[in-house]
Amino acid sequence: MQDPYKPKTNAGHGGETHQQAGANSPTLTTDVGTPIADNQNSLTAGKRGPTLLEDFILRDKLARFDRERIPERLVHARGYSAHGYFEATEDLTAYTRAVPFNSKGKKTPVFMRISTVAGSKGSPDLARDVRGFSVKFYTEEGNWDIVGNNIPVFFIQDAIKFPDLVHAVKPEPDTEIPQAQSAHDNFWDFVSLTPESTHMLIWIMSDRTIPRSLRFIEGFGVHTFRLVNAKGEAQFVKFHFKPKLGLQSVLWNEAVKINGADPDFHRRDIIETLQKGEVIEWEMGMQIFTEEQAANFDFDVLDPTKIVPEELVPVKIVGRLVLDKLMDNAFAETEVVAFSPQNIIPGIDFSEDPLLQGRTFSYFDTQQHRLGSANFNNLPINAPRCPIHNFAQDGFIPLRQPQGRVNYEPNSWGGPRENPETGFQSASSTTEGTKIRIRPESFADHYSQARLFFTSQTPTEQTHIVHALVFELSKVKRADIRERVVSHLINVDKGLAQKVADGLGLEKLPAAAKAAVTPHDMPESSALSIIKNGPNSFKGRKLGMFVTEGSDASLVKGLKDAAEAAGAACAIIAPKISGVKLSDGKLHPVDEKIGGGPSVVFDAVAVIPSKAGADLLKADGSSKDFVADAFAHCKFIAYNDDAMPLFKAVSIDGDLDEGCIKLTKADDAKAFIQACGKLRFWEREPKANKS
Ligand code: HDD
Repeated sequence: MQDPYKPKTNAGHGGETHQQAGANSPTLTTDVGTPIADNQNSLTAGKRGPTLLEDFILRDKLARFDRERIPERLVHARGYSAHGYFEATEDLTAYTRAVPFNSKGKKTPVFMRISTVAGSKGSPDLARDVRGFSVKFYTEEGNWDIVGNNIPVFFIQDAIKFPDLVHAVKPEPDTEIPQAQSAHDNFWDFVSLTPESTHMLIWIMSDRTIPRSLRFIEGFGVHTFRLVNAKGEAQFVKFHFKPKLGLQSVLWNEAVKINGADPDFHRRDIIETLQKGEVIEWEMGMQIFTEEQAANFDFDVLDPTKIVPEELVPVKIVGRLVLDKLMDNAFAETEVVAFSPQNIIPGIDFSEDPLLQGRTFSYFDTQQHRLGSANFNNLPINAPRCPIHNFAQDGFIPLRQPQGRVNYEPNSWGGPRENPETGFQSASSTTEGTKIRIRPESFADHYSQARLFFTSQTPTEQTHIVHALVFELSKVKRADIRERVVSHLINVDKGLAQKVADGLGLEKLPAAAKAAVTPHDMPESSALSIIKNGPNSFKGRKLGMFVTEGSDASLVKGLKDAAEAAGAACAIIAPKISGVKLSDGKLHPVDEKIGGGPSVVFDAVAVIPSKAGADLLKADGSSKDFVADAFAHCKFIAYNDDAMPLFKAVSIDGDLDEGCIKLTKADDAKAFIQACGKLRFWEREPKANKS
């Protein structure tokens, strides 16, 4: 018999090489543990004869492979995850008996998955889309899941409309296009016939849906929930997560280009951050308010298309959500993790929000279908980290096997019993009424909060919303659908509607859509703007340094030191990946070849070629794009005199502004990195992007 640790001698006669097993490599086996002698050749009748049915090694391998895929999630198929913990910074026992909040400093392990909604598992990261924001808290009293989004409102008010919404946004069923895009007739047809979606539409047309990094997004539980304390007293609550490093998004033109340059841009960013030993952090906050307060608001807190403005009920910061560990296996963790709004723990309860009520059914149902059995909660990533005692049994792949003869309750043998003291108690709320299918009148104002969102944006952000609407609607073939959308925008903001109408080439504004409730103005809320909630520091961001053979080594070092001192990362982009010889005569490592690392994947850039290098590259398309895009995307640009031929080649040499900072000595780098804390030089935008 052949020794499996020795190089194979009979791998075949095709001259193929065969990697040798190391001395410590375990022997390859089948799933039932049979050692495998040959993993290269099927068993055949004679050297050139047919394959034999008895080849269980071949059959085992192919059959397992054939079944590797499970149905992808119907929505939120593309996601990325990490492990971490929640740490309470407040004792909230006065409000809730939920164990993660029962003492200051209490830590609860979490697993988190962030996703896009519409695209399939292989779609690009920078699709314009809502980001799912799911957190599983493994508490001592069971798993608690917050299955939220990076946008605090939703398209629809009632779960009965969810299949229609998802059908409309997903690829059209006859042609199966477009992928990961709301820019098509079906989506805009549905939402323009569903006025309750107007508020969410303005959010998704903002830069919130093209985040720079998943580290720089907010998270929201969306619905109103209840907190219940040990005395059974309940209050309403909205959950918030605010990114430690501030909010940041990219421009649409960047998103389009990032999708081509690096479709894994967001997941790569998570991997690079955690691999460096840094953590990803949000502050967790709560808006806590009583039912009496809610009754006085001019909107209904049970309506998921409404926010509770932070000016009305401030967000109380209650802890830190920290991600500090990458997953080990994408399938076993990201793919089979099963989040569900029905997973709540004592101290948390649902509200009567009709969307939330429907969700409490849909996720468990979906997961039984996707994961093949009700036993999915026994998979390691889903299994609670507290004892489980019940009489559920059997089913497909029963990973948890109860011992003993008792499998019913009550019984005379002992075993687990219900406990009215410590067990989950629903918050008491009085409900009565006639069975009825009707939307309450208090849900009827579809425009006031959309207006609030739009008017709370900076002019830069408002312009981006206009451009996004014009882009999306220009992909819609039917003119009546385009006009119907504009008729709703009139109720949001006439100026917005007019600009979109102009962008679409409408000769005149259509009549405003009939509003069930006349929209009213609300006080602006600065919490709703990305730009007003940016970081003012370059921490966690990335500088791209464009260098050539002979570039000034002291400038490169000065920039690198200044960026790293500010907590930012640096990448060198040069003509050859194997290294670049700088003015110090030394070969320096290169992170990206020019073309492979376009400026769109960086937050700021330095263009510091040597004179000879710039002369050589001034006609190179990728080098020109690097510079022209950085300028058009309002990035801070550091440069030296030798960069001028490149600037001239893209006709920006006469337009250099305060966002373009000349480096004459290594020390200037600090001032540049300080300026980069603003992230973008937005003042340039009207000039650089006339459209
Ligand atoms: Fe949902 C997945 C968030 C409404 C039905 N949803 C899913 C995920 C997130 C959300 C983040 C991915 C979880 C993960 O990472 O695995 N969904 C939301 C939010 C909503 C919302 C914030 C509105 C406030 N969803 C919603 C409704 C229904 C669903 C109204 C159905 C009645 N959602 C599902 C689903 C998914 C899902 C079909 C797909 C796969 C899965 O659940 O496990 O059941």
